[in-house]
Amino acid sequence: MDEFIFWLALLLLAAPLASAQKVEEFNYDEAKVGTYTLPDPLTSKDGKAVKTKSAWTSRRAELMELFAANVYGHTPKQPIKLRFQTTAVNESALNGLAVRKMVSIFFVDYPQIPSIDVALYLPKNKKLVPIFLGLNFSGNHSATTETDVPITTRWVYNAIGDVSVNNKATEKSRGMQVSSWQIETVLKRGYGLATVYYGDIEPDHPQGWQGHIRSVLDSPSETVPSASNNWGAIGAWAWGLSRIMDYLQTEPDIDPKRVVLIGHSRLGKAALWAGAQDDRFAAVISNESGEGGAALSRRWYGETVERINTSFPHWFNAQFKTYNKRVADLPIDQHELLALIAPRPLYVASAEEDRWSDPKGEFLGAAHTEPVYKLFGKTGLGTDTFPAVNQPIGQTVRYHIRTGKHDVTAYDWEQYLKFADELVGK
Ligand code: GTR
Repeated sequence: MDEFIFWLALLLLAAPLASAQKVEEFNYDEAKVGTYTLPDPLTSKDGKAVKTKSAWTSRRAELMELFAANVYGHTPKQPIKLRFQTTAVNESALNGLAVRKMVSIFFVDYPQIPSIDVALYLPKNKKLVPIFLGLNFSGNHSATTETDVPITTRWVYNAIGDVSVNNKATEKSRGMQVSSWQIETVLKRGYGLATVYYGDIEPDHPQGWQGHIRSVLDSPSETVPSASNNWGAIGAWAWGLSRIMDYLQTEPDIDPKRVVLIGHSRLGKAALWAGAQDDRFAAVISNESGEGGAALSRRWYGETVERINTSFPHWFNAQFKTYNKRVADLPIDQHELLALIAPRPLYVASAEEDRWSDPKGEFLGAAHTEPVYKLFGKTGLGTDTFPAVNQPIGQTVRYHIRTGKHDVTAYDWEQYLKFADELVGK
């Protein structure tokens, strides 16, 4: 995608919020990170050591509740009636490489809630394929240059330049994220790919919940009142990923046991929370998910809990904001979110120039899942040593830090495809 335009737009959006605060310092000096004590994923709240898989089942439920209560909010559990409608099929998409289906997911009991529109690419003449699923930032049309993919009509960020005007995407944004999706490469390797514009589920601004799913589904047990209900936008995006999974399970040419979830940045946070809650996802990839994603909250480096809650007040629940100035009091840290993916394969990736996401904190998040993978007889990362750039490491849990900036690149996809080949199966 044109990262520059996107970032400028975000900067403009976040600037007034940030300047309303007292000037906050952001640390990029490893020597100043300080010391911290991480909660142990294998010690339950009552202090008992978790030594067996069955003890982990209870501890896992405890952790899930702690993340819901303190970070993302509770995801409503009530079943929701969905209707899947195929709106277009191209039997010869991507110059004959793929079948492309456009499918809309409607909410039968809530006709006022907009549909979630899936762009699904499947390799031609293949049965029961594994598939990658990921939300995109700018509309399905931004992931491809194909002119028969409609430009999203939903709310989008106003960007610098004319890729969007008055919060509507323009034709100029077609294909602007092609390099982040690598659809042809993925298809040629025998995988399908499904992508959805995240704004279909909830537009990314503080009032975005209005008219979307958070305005109609209630949160069951949160006590903190808030106009937008208690789960945040990340919770809504994660919920949406599970609804897309509901649909993917009905597609006869997709192997529902081999759906790999991928997410970048804020959508990496959503992918991790979705993967933690929904074990139908066979594996999860967090690309530079940073604060509130794979990076340890207790490390003072790059983005902070206070900053993320100030710039993006709608992402997390109200309780998370109470930790702005006391991260050490959080009853969890993000390595425990990653551990909720175990024993499934997990990939955490960073970029050298993306210091805002705290690459080392992302690596440590992944490294500290090790005892949980061990409980399942698996090796996770298998090392505590931070690797050199462009040197992927690990086994069931993998990690790399590549050269370059905050983005998803061909290099990243190459590692994810290898990971999927080895751990999910072609
Ligand atoms: C930033 C935010 C990060 C990350 C990023 C993105 O502004 O501070 O946590 O989510 O946006 O989504 O690209």
